[in-house]
This record gives sequence, structure tokens and C-alpha cells, in this order.
Amino acid sequence: MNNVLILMGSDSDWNIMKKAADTLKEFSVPYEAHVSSAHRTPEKTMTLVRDFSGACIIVGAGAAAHLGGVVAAHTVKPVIAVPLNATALHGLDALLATVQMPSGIPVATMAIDGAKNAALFALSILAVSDEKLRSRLEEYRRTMTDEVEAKDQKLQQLLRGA
Ligand code: RP5
Repeated sequence: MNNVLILMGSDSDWNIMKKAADTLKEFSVPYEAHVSSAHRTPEKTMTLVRDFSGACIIVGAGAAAHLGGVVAAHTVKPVIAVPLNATALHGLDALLATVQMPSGIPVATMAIDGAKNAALFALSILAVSDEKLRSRLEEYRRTMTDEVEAKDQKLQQLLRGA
């Protein structure tokens, strides 16, 4: 079973949304990804969401981005949205359209182009009921900590002129 459904409004979104797919792959979490638009293919979007039996949905869309809200209207599963930088407004349009969901239908909104965090957030949701995945996420955090520590040590050496 695919645990995560990734939807994006256009194939032009894949360049960024691929980062979510790559992160899920890194954690060996099965996913499926589709191009499906809230306004260009509304029925396909509804069917994909209603037929999905996995745990959570990641959505990427740019411009006046309705996809997150429309997807969330058809499911009570967690919907994680990535507002995309696709227009002259550099993603601010998509960010506001997504993050300002009216009360009642929540959409968890990541940073503009924040596809990697969307996947990590989905993994956190899955990890609530998956101990193995939780351990892998903790290990991932420890690796990040070590990397930052190594960077600081490098800076300290530089400052000492070593
Ligand atoms: C949105 O419009 C899509 O999510 C995409 O970010 C943006 C531009 O789409 P295309 O014109 O590249 O198909 O619906």
C-alpha cells in the first residue's frame, strides 16, 4: 500500500515536489505521485483523494493555489501543502491562498517550495504508529546535529587561523 499520496497542480511543479518524493524514498516509505489540478481536473483530483487508502497527502501548487483546500475538502486525512514559487509573486500568492484556509478545513502549510519538510512532516505523522520509522527519524536528527557541530568546528578553526 502507498502510505503517502503526492499531488501537484502541474508537471512544472515536479522539479520542487521531487524533493518530497526523494525524501520518502530515502526512508523507504511507499508513495504515489500524480499531476492533478484543483481547477483544470477537479473530478480527477476528487477521485484520487477519495480512492487513496494511505495515511496522508502532500500537495504542491503555485499561483492562486486551491489544491490544498480542495483536497482537504474531500478527506479527513492530514493534508500537507507546499506553496510553490510559480508566478511573478514568487510563491507569496500560493502561500497566502494555502495558509489562510478558513476555519474548519485545515491544511498544514510548509514554507514556499518546502517540499522536503512536507515529506519529513508526513514521516512524523506515520512515525506516531511506526516505531521503526520513529527511530530512523531520530537518527536523521542526530546526523543533522553532528553535521552542524562539524561545521562549527570548521568555523572555529578558521577563526583561529588554523
Ligand atoms: C498551478 O499553476 C500549478 O500548480 C503550477 O504551479 C502553476 C503553473 O502551472 P502551469 O502553467 O505550469 O501548468 O496550477
